[in-house]
Amino acid sequence: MLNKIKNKVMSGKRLTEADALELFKSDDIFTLGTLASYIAEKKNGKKAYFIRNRHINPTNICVNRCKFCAFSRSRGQEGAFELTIDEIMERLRKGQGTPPHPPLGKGGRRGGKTPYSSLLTPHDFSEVHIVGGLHPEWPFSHYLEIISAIKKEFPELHIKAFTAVEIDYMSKISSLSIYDTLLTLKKSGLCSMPGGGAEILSLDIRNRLCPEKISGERWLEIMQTAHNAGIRTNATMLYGHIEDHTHRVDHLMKLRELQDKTGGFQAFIPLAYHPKNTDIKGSYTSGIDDLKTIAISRLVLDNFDHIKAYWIMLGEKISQLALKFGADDIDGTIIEEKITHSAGGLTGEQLTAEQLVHLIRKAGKIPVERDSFYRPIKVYR
Ligand code: V47
Ligand code: SF4
Repeated sequence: MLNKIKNKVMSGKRLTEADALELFKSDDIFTLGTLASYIAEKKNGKKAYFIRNRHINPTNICVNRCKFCAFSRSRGQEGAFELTIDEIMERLRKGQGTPPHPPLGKGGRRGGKTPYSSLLTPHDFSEVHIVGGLHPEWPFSHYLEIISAIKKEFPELHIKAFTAVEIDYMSKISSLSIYDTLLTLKKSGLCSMPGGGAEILSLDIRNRLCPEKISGERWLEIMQTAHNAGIRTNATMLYGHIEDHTHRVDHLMKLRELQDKTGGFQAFIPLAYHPKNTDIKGSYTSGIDDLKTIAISRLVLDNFDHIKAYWIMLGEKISQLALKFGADDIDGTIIEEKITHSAGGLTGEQLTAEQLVHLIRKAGKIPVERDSFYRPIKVYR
């Protein structure tokens, strides 16, 4: 049944919207996996990437309150938090969080009785990933101070920060254009941007999911401006809630079109919806849907170099399987994660580099520790 599409993939032809829909309708996940793996290997060989990174959420106070988001709070609401710059720096200096497994013993890199948290220093990660709510009172200068403080103390650390939604908000509160907002952040030390806030780009679903959020068109415009300003970004898609396959395909087509223009996206990350404590409720995604979505993304986004299977949302085992379904990246050590865990995340909050290497190796791939631009730091042969 998938023969026509298979021939197209094998001969390097671009898939159409109709092809992508047919792939979503198909139950033949083995053919999907084989085709997606073929493309992934053409692009990245047997390599599968991970990064030593650390997430920081400066605040969960947010004026948007998207219906799928269990992380955000209103000001004064129970569970609302805002980190001071000192608290952010403290996290970067020491690391936080509980280890998923005891520290490695003799012969391992981390051993003895030293508490795990005191061993996590910025030298243990090369990238900090910063995403937060739209705080009703923080001025633009506060975001700049966060970035500058990190850059000053840890000049080597790559700062991947702020979604297009946060950039739009900063541009409003600073009365600067999007371009100037981005350039000002870049001058303070911003190196690249995460792919969040894309959700589902089409209007009808977006209006039901997150009516206060910037439109899909605006999200794309901000990403285009970031790419023009020399800032590389990722792209995401939140799937498994109220959307159907046509919305997912429309989303992928829009990303592919922008990537044709700018080439500024590094990785695409399908984000599996988590339903707990959200306003729209619903259920967790299935493993089959997760794998199909990864594979179809790999096949449709022919101009993206990397497809990331975000282990925090997919779980360790499905993200490992995803490496056989077109993904070539599983994200990183993370250390502290709040967005998924507020919505019923089922994984731990961190994995060690050793655990990530093991996971990749058992999928028959070559683990490559990367930097934020996918340059290899260490290849684990
Ligand atoms: O934009 C919010 C999503 C995103 C839920 O670029 C939810 O490398 C599932 O963008 N269930 C933020 N997802 C996270 C993000 C990200 C994560 C990891 C790596 C990168 C990258 C980017 O989290 C939000 C939203 O789409 N989200 N609530 C939920 N209930
Ligand atoms: Fe705010 Fe982002 Fe959560 Fe929406 S997804 S409520 S913008 S933190």
